[in-house]
Amino acid sequence: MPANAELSSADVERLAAFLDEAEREAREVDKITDQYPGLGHADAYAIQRALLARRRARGERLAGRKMGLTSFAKMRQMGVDSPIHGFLPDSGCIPDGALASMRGLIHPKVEAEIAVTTTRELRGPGCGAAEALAAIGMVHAAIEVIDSRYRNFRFDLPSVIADNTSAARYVIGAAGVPAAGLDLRHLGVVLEKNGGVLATGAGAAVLGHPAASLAALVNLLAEQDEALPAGTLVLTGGVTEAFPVQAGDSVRVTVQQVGSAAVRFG
Ligand code: OOG
Ligand code: MG
Repeated sequence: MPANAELSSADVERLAAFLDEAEREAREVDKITDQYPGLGHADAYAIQRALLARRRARGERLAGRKMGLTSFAKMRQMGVDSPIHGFLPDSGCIPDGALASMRGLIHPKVEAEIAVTTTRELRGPGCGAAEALAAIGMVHAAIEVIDSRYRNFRFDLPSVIADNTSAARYVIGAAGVPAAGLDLRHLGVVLEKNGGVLATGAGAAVLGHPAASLAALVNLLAEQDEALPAGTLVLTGGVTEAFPVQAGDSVRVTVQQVGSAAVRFG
């Protein structure tokens, strides 16, 4: 298949079903660019949208959006070089402090993230960080549990976009703080597992400023002619690299001046 070839809608549906079933059966599969080496980003996002449509047809709801690969630590870890976005289904939400079941997960990893909610609609292209920052209402500490459906957690950019950017579960810290008065760029972030520090970072790790990540999301959504509605929850992307977890692990993310989010795996 030539580069940037457009997939037929039947192929988009078939690949979405392939990834959806892998997720539901917690089974790792070959990355889809093994079947379609020329898969372009537009086709990959079409598959991701078809995945969302399948989940909605089952009664799941869109609970928010996420950015991924927004920090150099993450780009280096995964060997890819540009930010991507995905969706957060309500079924992935784990209450702060609750137990997350390992059932349904393949090879989960945790990420320390800064989550924000928006107070007004944002629409690209051309959304800048200052405009995005002005639209941030609350800020929360967050944990994203990513779980690639691909064998050995290895993929390329089109494959991971189609796989909804490895989205699996997420924990939003119960206490949030209004963005006004916070310096998001300089907030310290600490990721702990079983009481020991795994990694530390700052808001600036996320594309220089978490608001820049929000703006990038808005501009990427504009490519598919979508706006980001007021009241959207957004995970701005892992501050540090991601770390594997297993049953019995407890994870906590603390964001300076904001609060923490915690989860146990069982
Ligand atoms: C892709 C998703 C990355 C983040 O915060 O950078 C991501 C992956 O690494 O599997 O969610
Ligand atoms: Mg993430």
